[in-house]
Amino acid sequence: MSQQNNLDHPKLDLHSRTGTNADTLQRAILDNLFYIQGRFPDVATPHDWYQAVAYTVRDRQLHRWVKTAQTYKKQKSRSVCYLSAEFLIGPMLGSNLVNLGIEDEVREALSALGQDLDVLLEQEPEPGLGNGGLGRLAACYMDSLATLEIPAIGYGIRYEFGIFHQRIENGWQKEISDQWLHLGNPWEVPRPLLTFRVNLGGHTEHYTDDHGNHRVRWEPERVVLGVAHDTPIIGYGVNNTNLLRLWKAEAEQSFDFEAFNTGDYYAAVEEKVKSETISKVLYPNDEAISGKTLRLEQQYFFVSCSLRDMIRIHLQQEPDLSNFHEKFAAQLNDTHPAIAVAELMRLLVDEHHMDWNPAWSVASRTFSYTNHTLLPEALETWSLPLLQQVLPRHVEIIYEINMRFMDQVRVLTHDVCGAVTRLSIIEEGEPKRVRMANLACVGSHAINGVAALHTELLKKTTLNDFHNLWPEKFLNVTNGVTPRRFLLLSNPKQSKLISDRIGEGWITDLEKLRGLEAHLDDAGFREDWRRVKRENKEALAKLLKERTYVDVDPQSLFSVQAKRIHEYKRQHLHLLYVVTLYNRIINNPNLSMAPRVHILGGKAAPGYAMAKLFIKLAHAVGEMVNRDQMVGDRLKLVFFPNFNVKNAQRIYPAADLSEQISTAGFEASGTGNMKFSMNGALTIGTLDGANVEIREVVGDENFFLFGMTAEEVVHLKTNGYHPRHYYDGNAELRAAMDLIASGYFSHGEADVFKPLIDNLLEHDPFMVLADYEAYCHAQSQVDDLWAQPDLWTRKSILNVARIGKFSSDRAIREYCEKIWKVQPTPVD
Ligand code: NBY
Repeated sequence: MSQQNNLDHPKLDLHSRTGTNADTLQRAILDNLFYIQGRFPDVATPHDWYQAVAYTVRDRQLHRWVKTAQTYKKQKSRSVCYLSAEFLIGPMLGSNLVNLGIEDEVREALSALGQDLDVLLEQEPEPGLGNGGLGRLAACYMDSLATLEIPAIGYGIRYEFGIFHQRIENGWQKEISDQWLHLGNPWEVPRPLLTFRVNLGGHTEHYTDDHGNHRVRWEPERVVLGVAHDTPIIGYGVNNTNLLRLWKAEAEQSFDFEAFNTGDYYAAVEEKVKSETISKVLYPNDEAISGKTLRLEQQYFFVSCSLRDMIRIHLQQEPDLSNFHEKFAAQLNDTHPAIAVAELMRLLVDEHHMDWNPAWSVASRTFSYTNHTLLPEALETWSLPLLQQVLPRHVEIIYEINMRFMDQVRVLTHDVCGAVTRLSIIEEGEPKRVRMANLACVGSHAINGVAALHTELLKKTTLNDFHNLWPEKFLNVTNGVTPRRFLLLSNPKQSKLISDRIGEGWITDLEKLRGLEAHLDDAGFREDWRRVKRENKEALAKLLKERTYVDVDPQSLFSVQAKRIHEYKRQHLHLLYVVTLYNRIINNPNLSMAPRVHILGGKAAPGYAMAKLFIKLAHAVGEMVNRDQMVGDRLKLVFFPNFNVKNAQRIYPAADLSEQISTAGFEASGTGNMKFSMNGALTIGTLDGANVEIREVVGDENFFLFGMTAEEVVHLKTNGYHPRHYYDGNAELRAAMDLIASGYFSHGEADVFKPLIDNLLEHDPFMVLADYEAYCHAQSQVDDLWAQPDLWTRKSILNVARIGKFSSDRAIREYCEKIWKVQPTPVD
């Protein structure tokens, strides 16, 4: 790490040279309060103070940023460009302080000013520019890229409205628009001079130029501007500061002056409004959205700006684009940016007049593609007429790519069992559709899944034909998460306990956590470990009380499921278990059991009725259980509203048990599973996604496994699955479902949960009933272990000690070595 230097008082000296000692910081904060906000301490609100601190921190990042840009330029390093429609970065102040290593100094400076850093941290609105795992993964990877000193740019969209804010009304989810930019965003630097014109609609014209070359001109119907907005991403303990460059859509001219002058004011403003719509709002679905023109425009908009920005940077250094792929590795985060394959071809061939073959060689050596889902119905496709209407030139290019690809395929596969039709980028039908995953596979030199099981299943099922064609393109990179945000920042007490024992090396080398195993037999250490967890649970209990008015006992076992709400993630299995426990207490009021607090959190896509019904059921059951005198403190069920990065950071450290209970074969990886485990929770889970690998490293004796394997799921489905058979065969399951169906939890209105119960009995697509008994059994094993607190603590410590593999640093190293072929470029 280049943070080391050999002066006598390295920290002091470094801080005084870089303006990060408490006195300098205090002056800078006051200056920013005054000169940026026009405020003085007597009248400043906490938000004013937050902004003053944020600007102060940003100023310190900017020094490193400029230095970084100079270094990368001088060294002509190869850069990673991470193309992603989502970056769920979460609040920045806390993580920037941690990564800059100035949290203590800022805290001290603020306290001299009579301010409490923790209060100011609460002021920051969350940049919710993502839906869930996929967007958060992109943010973790940006943190690791900077920390590993890899030149990288994250390219995406600067949504004016991020993921909606979830409010609960009468147990139902209500979506409130997210106005995160309302009070300004101190972290971004707008770059109005860095603007690209993006064409949309219209038609193409083919012509022959003066030298007899066939050329194509795209005559667009309209043009929007993409304006760069940069957020510096600083690595931990290094000077490297990378760039998150998000594009904002603006109108070419704010007013159509002609229309304005002729008096048609509304027509004059219309164009402006229409253009700006493109970056207005994040689609709140975590599954493919087809048929929405605006969504396609968003994808093309950010991809076109990003590729042209890369070309601009390239041409500052190189005479032409023939070696573009040597300077950039572009990662497609799922298929959302896959139109990039056609766009880069258009830019190289139409605008930079390269021949098709060399252009194709550059493009396919530039791109690689990460797949995040196996569900064939979740794979993105665009109807050809829609694509034709928005991107007429790209349709021609996609046809050209496909024609050449099909020629190759016919030779290579001899069309075994109709492989040619399945491989085609164009899906036949009325209308025809463009398969974005196929386009991404054809245009990339590497294709990866996000966990070992997921990659194996991709090869065998969803992308089987591509795997048969190009086995060498396929590889696995198991996901990882950043330990800086999800341990160091969010769980300071556990972090300190760890560092006191094994030093701070784990922060950038998470495998070092293994050093904790040597302290396992130290009773004092285990006692401290329990105390930290209890304090974290007390803090969460207090927050739960504020947010939900429910009292929970921090001595209880905290069992948590926090993630997007989805049938495949099976929040309903979890709820059936809670109802089962409730029935057990009702039937046996003196039952002695491990006291449990079950906590659920997560957003449902606004149009996903079943997911919204899960949220309602959680509230309905919670309402009955939590106030039932007979139950007392033995059982509580709480729904934590508005699960987002900020709230997640307060939830993970307080969990005893992590619920990772998806139907095997459906969760590509999961990353919450890693965050819980890193914070000392034990997992109850299926053999799905990264659970498999988590169990492998922490040891099967430290993991509560249950349920069918992915193979068994497929087997049962093909041989005829009859959910009613399980209902008939298990009295506790029947009692739980009957109680819900009776209207007991819905004030006698039996209809409310009928769709949920009917669906389980008639279809149960995710085999909840088949796994119910095994799940209850595993939960009993949880109870048994909970009765032995010291043994529980040992297993908790072992989970943390062995979780090193799931650092995003390891994942990024694998991408660098196996896919991107990039090296670190340290900045002095
Ligand atoms: O990506 C998630 C996977 O479900 C999870 O298993 C994995 O750990 C994580 C990171 O690899 N996928 C996910 O979060 N997907 C989305 O959020 C998403 C968002 C938008 C769209 C599709 C999926 N879309 O089509 O618009």
